[in-house]
Amino acid sequence: MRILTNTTSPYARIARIALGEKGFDLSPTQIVNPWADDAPLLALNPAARVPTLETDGGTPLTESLLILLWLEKKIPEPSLLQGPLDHIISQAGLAMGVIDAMANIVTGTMQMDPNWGESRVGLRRRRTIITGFRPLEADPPAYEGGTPNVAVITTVVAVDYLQLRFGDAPWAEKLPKLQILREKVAERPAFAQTAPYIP
Ligand SMILES: N[C@@H](CCC(=O)N[C@@H](CS)C(=O)NCC(=O)O)C(=O)O
Repeated sequence: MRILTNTTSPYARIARIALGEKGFDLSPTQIVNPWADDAPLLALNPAARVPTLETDGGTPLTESLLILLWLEKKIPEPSLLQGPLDHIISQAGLAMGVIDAMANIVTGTMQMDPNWGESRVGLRRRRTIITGFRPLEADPPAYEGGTPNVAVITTVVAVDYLQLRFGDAPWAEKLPKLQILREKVAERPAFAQTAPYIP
């Protein structure tokens, strides 16, 4: 099995954390540039996006949360769905909404127009980042140690990505409770080994 990723993608990180928490070795990770249409990526995924995982049988799997779902079914323990199901899925949905909004702005400004973040759609995405983080900050995903669930994973990935891409944005609100959550899992190998960085 191998997973194709880059060093910044929050989606790829979610899949990689899920793999790590399920006990997979993260070292066979292959770094690709999805925007350069790297041949190995394009061969597996017509969308040329990360994460893309190739199973031992050669089947390509794509989409971060589908990879997590596949893992959960393949290797039920430790579960990434512990906790009150409706609540954790709702929280993970908030975090994914924020991640999508941040990724949209990054893509818009890097691939289309440096001022895209100030466009009508860009400002809607900014609003989503602010209002999507608020309920998570008010009621952070519960974490008392051990394997984190999907709400914790997606929320911490969102907070780290905010820091990476919008760390100095004047409009970004402080998230002290989510910072505490982030610190609680930061030393777990699956999180530490996938910490995002701009190469
Ligand atoms: N819905 C997908 C989104 C994946 C995605 O958009 N990945 C970005 C990197 S953050 C990418 O590869 N973009 C390249 C492109 O859109 O061409 C998932 O959850 O995996």
